[in-house]
Amino acid sequence: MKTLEDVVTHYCPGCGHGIVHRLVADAIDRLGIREKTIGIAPIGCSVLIYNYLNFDFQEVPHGRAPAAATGIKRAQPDKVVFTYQGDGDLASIGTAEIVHAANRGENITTIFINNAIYGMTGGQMAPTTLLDQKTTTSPYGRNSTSTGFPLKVCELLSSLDGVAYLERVSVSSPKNVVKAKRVIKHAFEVQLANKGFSLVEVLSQCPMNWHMSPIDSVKWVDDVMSKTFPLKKFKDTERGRS
Ligand SMILES: Cc1ncc(C[n+]2csc(CCOP(=O)(O)OP(=O)(O)O)c2C)c(N)n1
Ligand code: SF4
Repeated sequence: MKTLEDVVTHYCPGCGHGIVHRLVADAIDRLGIREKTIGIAPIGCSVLIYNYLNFDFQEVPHGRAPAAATGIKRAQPDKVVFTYQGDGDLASIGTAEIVHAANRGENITTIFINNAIYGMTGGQMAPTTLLDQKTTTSPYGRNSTSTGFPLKVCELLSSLDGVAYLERVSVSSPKNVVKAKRVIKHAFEVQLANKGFSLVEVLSQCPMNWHMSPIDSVKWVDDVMSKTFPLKKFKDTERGRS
């Protein structure tokens, strides 16, 4: 692989981030777009993604990735521009940025890693934390009365006309990884076809902060997490941008 660097990552054993990095690298290699791709790195555990993928990156802290991607893509429309964001980054700190970039139909792609928790900072509750899920800030389980309900990003964005492609996948089994690979490549194809905003949500395991073994964590994605966040295609429009 040209795009994936041959280095050891800092991720915990069983973490989904490394798998998704590989799928992004594979899509970029297959599409032959490495020389014209610009990634936007987030906060969170994937903050060092630029050490693992071999193309240009811009580091954009604290949820502002879609706004920065907008500027880069508008200045250089011939480039392929994508953001890679966790749920704390995208669905909490940067909620406004993702909603408005999607609504404007920016011709960018977002790879959204939903692990239902703040990974990097020690396992606090995220907007995507499931009801009754225990975290360091919800030790008795998430309670909807005080902290609301899990935020469903694909469902939320699916009403926006600027969105061209939205799909939720997981990396919990070889079969799901193969599907996720196809979906991530398709999201880049949507951008290459100038159709507008595309987002792939990936349900991704965080064994470290879920306090589970890697095997139990993939089972939890399948048996529990995907009940709240069903795997499905939400939108795939044929319409180009006008
Ligand atoms: C405005 C702001 N609030 C909180 C933080 C602290 N912070 C840095 S990384 C992070 C967690 C990010 O979690 P997520 O985006 O879900 O990524 P993960 O580590 O799970 O991959 C937080 C809360 C911050 N840097 N800025
Ligand atoms: S804390 Fe969770 S998301 Fe972060 S590297 Fe470890 S397993 Fe992955």
